[in-house]
Amino acid sequence: MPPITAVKDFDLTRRRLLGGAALLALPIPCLAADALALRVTRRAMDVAGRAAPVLALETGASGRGLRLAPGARFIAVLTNELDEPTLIHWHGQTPPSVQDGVPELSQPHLAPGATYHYDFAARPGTHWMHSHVGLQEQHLLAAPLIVERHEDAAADEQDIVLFLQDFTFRDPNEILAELRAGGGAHAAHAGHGMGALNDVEHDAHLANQRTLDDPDVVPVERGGRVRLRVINASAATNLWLDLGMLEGAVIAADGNPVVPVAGTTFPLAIAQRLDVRLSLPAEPGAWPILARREGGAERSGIVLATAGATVRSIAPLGGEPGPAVDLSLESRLAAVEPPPTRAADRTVEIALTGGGADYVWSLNERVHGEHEPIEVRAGERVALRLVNRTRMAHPMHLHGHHFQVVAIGGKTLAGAVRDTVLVPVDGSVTVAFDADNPGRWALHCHNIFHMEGGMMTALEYGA
Ligand SMILES: [Cu+2]
Repeated sequence: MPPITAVKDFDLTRRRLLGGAALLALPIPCLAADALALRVTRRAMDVAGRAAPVLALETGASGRGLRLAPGARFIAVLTNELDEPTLIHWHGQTPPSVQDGVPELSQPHLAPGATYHYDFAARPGTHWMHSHVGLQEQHLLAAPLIVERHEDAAADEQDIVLFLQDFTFRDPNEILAELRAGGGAHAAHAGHGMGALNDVEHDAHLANQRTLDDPDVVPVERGGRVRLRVINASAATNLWLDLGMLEGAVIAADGNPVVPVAGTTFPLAIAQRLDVRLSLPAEPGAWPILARREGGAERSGIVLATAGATVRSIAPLGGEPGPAVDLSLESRLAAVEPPPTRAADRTVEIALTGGGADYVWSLNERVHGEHEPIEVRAGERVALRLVNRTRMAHPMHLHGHHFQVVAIGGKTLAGAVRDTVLVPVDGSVTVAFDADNPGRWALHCHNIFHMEGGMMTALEYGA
């Protein structure tokens, strides 16, 4: 079995990793042979000069996030060091249902002091892992989970992870209570033609857990090639990726290769990932890579800099507020490895509903807990038609499967294969997947306040 390597920190590039051969040989702290030791714990960090107690998923030596070698299995022992229950979902992975990390649906909560073992074939690509319990993800209980492909290792390019999060000093449960009482940004921003954006205000936006006034500066080489793995790990913020002076091409969506789409700005809904290939100029320099909040001036980012380049500071607030994140990119994406062409055996329509003054969100008018599981049969090609009847866009995530985007509104396409798709206001999106992973799977909005507000159902089928 190929070795599993834990990166020291998720902002380490592969080149830096390879540069330190000793790192590759690091023994993984383990209870079982080959097992990664993952710990859910608390830690103190500094956000914009202020101490912030947050949750953390520690993965080994000294770092956050995982990078698995091509062909590796995901073998881990997860320990809960908190004084409250937790559970981690491996977003983008397609493990057996009982290892998927959704409380009660796949496995019980992980009690304080308890451990769970995980062992499944790792799906290649840019993925992540996060708590699926309450609003713990808003307390930063999330980290990158990168699984390399054999061809990545052969490519002569620097591999850089850009992990984007929103942050609040407040107790997110208080924010949810306010939203339920009819207050907050949800009410304040409603009523525009495009619907409401950003119903939660954050104190900071983070890139690799730093604010833009003290950014992660990543050393790069002049004229080098970069594979930028961008992960929108925000709890409630859709983003625009802005490459600034650089031109790039999207080459993967949610870890799955797509036919390259060139550009300088790309929309990235909550929980989605984009791999972007960059060719750096031959001259020395420093190039900020920014993530802008939709409809706002807030931004985060990292800086790619050649040796000795001057890195100018960038204000965390600035620039023209961008438009709503939309399907302009989605409609142009095409899978490189699409599933075999096949008519759907079953079409299931799901209406995205709710979002009134009580902040109750639902699917087919039913909140999670009162939902009727979607019934399919193993082996079927299933089309899910997601129709938005609310005044906000929703990034919808299906667990245990990757689907292909096959229609946007009435327009059919052979779009990206992915696991999260944005369903815009007044819009509908149809995705298709093969029911090839029996079990009990969540389908939900990945805005965690909407999910906690009830916007979750389940897909269940036996072998
Ligand atoms: Cu939503």
